Amino acid sequence: MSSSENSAGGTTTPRLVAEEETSPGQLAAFEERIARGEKIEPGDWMPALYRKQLIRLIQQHANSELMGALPEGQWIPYAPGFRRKMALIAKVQDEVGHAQLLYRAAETLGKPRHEMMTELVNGESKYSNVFNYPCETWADIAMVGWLIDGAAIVNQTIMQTGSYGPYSRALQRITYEEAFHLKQGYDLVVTLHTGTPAQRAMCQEAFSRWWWPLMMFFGPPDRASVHTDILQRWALKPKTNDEQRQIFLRKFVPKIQELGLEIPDEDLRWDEDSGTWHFTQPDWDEFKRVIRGGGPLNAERLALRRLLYEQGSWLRTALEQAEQPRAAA
Ligand code: FAQ
Repeated sequence: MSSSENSAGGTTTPRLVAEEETSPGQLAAFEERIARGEKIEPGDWMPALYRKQLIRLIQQHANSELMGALPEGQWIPYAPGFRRKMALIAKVQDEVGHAQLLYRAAETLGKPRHEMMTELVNGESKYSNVFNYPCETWADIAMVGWLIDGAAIVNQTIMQTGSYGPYSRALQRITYEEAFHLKQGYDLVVTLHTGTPAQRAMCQEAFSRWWWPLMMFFGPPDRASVHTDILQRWALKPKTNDEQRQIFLRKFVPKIQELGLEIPDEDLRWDEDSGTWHFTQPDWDEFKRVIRGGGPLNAERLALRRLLYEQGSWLRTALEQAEQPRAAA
């Protein structure tokens, strides 16, 4: 199967080839299982394209959790006070744990972890656009905790109803933990927003910067999405990018307005007729640049991840050697 780059900055989905079936009716039986709401498990027959799409999806998600630990991790030494520091350390540990769970889920599909890590540190596989923007102040950490975790929860609550068992179960666990991250993020936002005038201004400034990357978090508009059709056919992405974005807006705009934060989109309004939020589209050219490696911090973040990976090589070697059968004395 071949793939090529498309205008959304992604790769075109290869055509489903029926000759992958090893016995007649295998694809139909597989699709009937999905229609009945059954989960597909690692040893089950699955079309090669289902496997390929899942690896892409889970690998990018795992990469995002691992890369997402970096901006918050770098703020640990500067967290204001002991309790905030402890909460942030625990959150960063959770994010790395989420990456472990997800890489494990991807491994069940036959892709070794070292291959996924090599692709990540070489810039050959994607991770979420949002982790290529700077966290300039402590208020950025509040925004990541409240709004990025909030967006991730919206996405994962939907994706956990998907058809692949190991991914679905990993997401249930991850979403449970992220619900707590959201609470600590909200607490930070409220503390800053109700604090001194300087804290309030810092909070608004960070919010305004995060708004547009957040609007890109759920991927390109449906008309430009590459993979939605095939992912929906096999119940891997139960709601489209635009549907997910609307769910996020429905949930969060009232909370943002209640707090009194100013949303930097003059055209944002609730449209009674369509029952949706009308908003200004973010700069999709910027999105394409960022996910192709040209964002403000892609190079810096990947260099740090590469360094950490190299520094951990002695431990991987030690673990591999411990697993080798001991030579007869
Ligand atoms: N960033 O055809 P579609 C988190 C790419 S976890 C970068 O619409 P699809 C936790 C897409 O891969 C955050 N690239 O794609 C946390 C494709 O490129 P490709 C991550 C993006 O897959 C919180 C191309 O654009 N979550 O935050 C993005 O049908 C706080 C065309 O797009 C997941 O990964 C993007 N935002 O739908 C950690 C959840 N959007 O592969 C620390 C699982 C799209 O052809 C702190 N993934 N692209 O080269 C999904 O739900 C889906 O992949 C979507 C995109 C909805 C993100």
